[in-house]
Formats: sequence, structure tokens, C-alpha cells
Amino acid sequence: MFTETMRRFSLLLVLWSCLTMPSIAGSSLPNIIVIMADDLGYGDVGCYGASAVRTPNIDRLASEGQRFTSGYCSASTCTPTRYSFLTGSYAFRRKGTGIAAPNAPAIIRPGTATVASLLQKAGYGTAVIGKWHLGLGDPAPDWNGELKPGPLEIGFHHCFLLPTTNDRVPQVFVQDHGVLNLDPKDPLWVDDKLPSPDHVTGLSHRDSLKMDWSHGHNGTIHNGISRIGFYTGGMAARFRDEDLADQWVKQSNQWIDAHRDGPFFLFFAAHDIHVPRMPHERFQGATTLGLRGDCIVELDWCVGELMKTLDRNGIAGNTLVVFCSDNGPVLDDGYRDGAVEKIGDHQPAGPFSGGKYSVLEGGTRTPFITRWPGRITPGVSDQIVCTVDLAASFASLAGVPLPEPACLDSFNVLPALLGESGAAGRDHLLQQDNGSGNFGLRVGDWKLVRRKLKTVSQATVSRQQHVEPRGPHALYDLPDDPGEEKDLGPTNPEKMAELTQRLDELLTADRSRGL
Ligand code: NG6
Ligand code: CA
Repeated sequence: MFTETMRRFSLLLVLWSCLTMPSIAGSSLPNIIVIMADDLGYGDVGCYGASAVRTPNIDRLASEGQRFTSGYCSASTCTPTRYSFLTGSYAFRRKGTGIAAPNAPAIIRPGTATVASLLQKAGYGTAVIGKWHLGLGDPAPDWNGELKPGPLEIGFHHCFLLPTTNDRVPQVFVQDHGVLNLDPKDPLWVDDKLPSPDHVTGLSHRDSLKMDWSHGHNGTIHNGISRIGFYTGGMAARFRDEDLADQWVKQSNQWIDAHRDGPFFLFFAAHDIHVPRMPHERFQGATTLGLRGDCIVELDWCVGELMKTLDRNGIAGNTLVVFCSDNGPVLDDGYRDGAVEKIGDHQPAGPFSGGKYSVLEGGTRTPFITRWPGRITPGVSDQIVCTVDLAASFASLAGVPLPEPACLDSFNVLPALLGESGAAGRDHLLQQDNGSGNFGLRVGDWKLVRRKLKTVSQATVSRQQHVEPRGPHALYDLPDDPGEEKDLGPTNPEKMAELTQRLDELLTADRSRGL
């Protein structure tokens, strides 16, 4: 029998356990926003040395938080970095994780543990707003029906997406499970083949383009810009390139306002500064660097708007913001937008060699900033941290155990991310390209580069705008040679052998966490 005394006693017990629970539980969990820029290089923002472009908002994040000088993304192209950020596992372990085509199916299968699903378990509201580029649907996107599986099947409560990247078709928004504003009487058709011989493309109507292409990107024309791939229909659903950033900010503000009571996790996946670089008219001409620089200013504006939203809701002090990029910089990535001609003295990769597509440092060493006022002491950190570590680190922050097997390459570097004194980041870092078999391995100050030379096309090499190492392996001392120009392998055979063996182990094992 449940007597009054017993009832009072159990109430006291509940009260006692609430008071003694770790402070991390319940509503005290911080909100988390990951702002991932696209193709933004180490040297592209003010706080990392840029002077040709002003980035006051990103610089403010850095001055109020930790700015990492060895912050990385895991790959030098978009899809593999995003795959490994969300799953905590390296993309090279899974086939089909290279740059996704317009009609690619959902690459992360339902049931896979992700940053979002782990945080969802801890009670977070979760959303991704911006560029997806991880495929939708199975076995292909059903553009006119239900677009699933997608983010909602791997831990996000809400999504508002550009389905691929904006140089690929189609230019429509995907909201949750469908194309926004799609008129069923005007269905959307997407393919990699011409729909008809008279379809207007960047090849057939090159003179009509408002931005010319330089390689690829000569398929269907929309908004005066030709793209990779072909599409017809869905006219009411199509957006203007110039309005993308405004839309990401508007959607994010609405979602944050609605989730201000938290805890929430927002993956803000900017499209800036990927091609086609077509910022809003109010940013065009903002820099001397041409549209590439103007897109950096637009990106910085987005960061500022998000920070204002946190302030307006009074939640900045309870929100961890991580700012990072999905791969290093590139100038000509398929359009003649003036990036090459107007670069001047600006160093998009800072002191590093390589950039997008490369396993040299410029490919993956990118701006990386964490801010959490009141919790993170402002400063600069030289600890090695990587986007692949965010899964395990956020799980630790939220008090969620990592399921097995999951997040196989994600290390809990939370103390380093929070700038705690003496906290160590990774002891090694593996870098991959788009999946062609080239790898980098950093251990301390040493960097090993392994190239599978045969698979690198001449076009790729010339686009990388730097000299590649000649042999299959090369060894560099990064502090002395950040540009990876002096191969010390021949004079340091033991170090070379040690790192080569370590790389082989990491590549052949099925995981690196707990190896
Ligand atoms: C390449 C495209 C490039 C860009 C990249 C993906 C060509 C010649 N090049 O194949 O323009 O779209 O894919 O970039 O088509 S990423 O940042 O999304 O990985
Ligand atoms: Ca990218």
C-alpha cells in the first residue's frame, strides 16, 4: 500500500536526485551551432591573416573564443568531409563517399549514428540548414515525391536544404521531405543526360551567360549560369543564386527563435564561397578580390546575423559555436569569375601549399574557431582538432555514450575544443582527398604524404596550382616547412618508415578510435 509517508519519501528522493545529478543534464545542456563554410581557406579570413577582405564577425568569434592554428577538416572535398563530420568515421572506409552527383542517393544510411542522432538522444532539437551534398532518396531522389531517406532519417528533426551544391542541378530548396513550392503540374526532371537536342545549355547558349564557365559546368542554364547536369520544370520552386545566403539566415533565425529554450543543435551549412560565386547584389564589389572575396564578406555577414540572433534571444552564453570549413581553397573551380585575375597578394591557403582536392596542408587545414562565452577562455590553440572529432566531442558534452560500432575515427577532444589549459587534441591526423587514394598523415610536427600518382589527372594537378611531390611518399617538417616543399624522407629514413607504417595501419584497420 502506498502510504502518505511513502509518497513524501519518494518525492524527497526525486528532489534529492535532481539536486545531485551532474550539472550537464537536462536544460543546462548548451546549444551547439556548427557553421561550416564551403571551400574557405586557412588564409581567407582576417583573424588568419587576410587583409584584402574584412571579416569582422568571424574575427569577433575568434577573439571571444579559441582560434585553432591546427584545425582541420578530414578531406579536401565536400562530400567526404561532411560524411565524416556527421558520422564520425572517415569517408575512405566507405565506397561512394566522393563528390555526390545531382541524382546521388542518400549516402548516410538510416540507422547510422550521427552527430545529430546522438544529440537527439540527449534531448536536443536538431536541424540542418544549407548545403547538403550527401544525397537524398533511395535508390535515387524522387524529386516530385517524398525525398527520403535524407537528414530526417539520420537524426535531424528539420532540414532546409540546397540538395547538392549550387553548381549542380537543381536550384530548388528541399524542406524536410519535399521540394519547396513545387507545382505538381510542372514536375521537376533531373538527369545527367540532355532531355532533348534543343535543350538550352552553357554550350549551346554560351553567349547568353551572365557568368561564363571555364571547365565542366556547361549543362542546363538557370539564372544566367550553366550548371553540372540537366533539369527541366519546377519553375515555381527555383531560387536565385543571389538569395541563398539570405534564405539560410532567415530559416536559421526562425528555427533558433522557435528553439530558444533549447537545447538545440544547428548545422549551418553555408554555400559561400563555393562556385558559382554569386553573392547578393549588396555584397557584389565589396572587395578588390572579385566575387570570391565578396562571397567571403557575405559569409561573414551570415555569421554576424546568427550571433545577433543568439544575443536577441539571450542565449549566446549557453551556446557553443564552432566555425570551420569543408575543404581548402580553390580559385578557378569551373567558372570565369575573376578569382584568379583579382587575387593580388591574397593567400587563400595562408602559408600552406595545396588547396581543395589536395592532401597537402592547404587542402584540409582551415579556419577553426570555437566560442562559448563564459565557458571558453579566449585564446589561440595549436592543438590538432578535426571536424571528424565533433561527433565524439559533442556526445561527451551531452553525456551520451557512443554506440558500438560507430564514430570509428572520432576522438573526444572536447577539453581542447573548450580551450582547457593543458588539454591535448589529437596525437595524429589523417587527411584524404576526394577518394582517389592520396593521403596525408600528420604526427606531431611531421607530415607524411602518400600519393597514388596514377590516379591524379593532369587537370586536377593543374587546378591545384602548386607543385606536387614526385615520389609515392614524401616527408615534411611542418614548422620549418609549412609549404611542404623540402622532402626530408631521404635524410630521415627511420621517421619515413615509422610514419609509412602508421599510415598503413590506419588505412587497413577498420577504425582509428580505440585502435
Ligand atoms: C568538381 C567540380 C567542381 C566542384 C567540385 C565539388 C568540375 C570540373 N569540377 O567535380 O566545380 O563542384 O566537384 O566541390 O566539374 S565540393 O566542394 O562540393 O566538393
Ligand atoms: Ca567544398
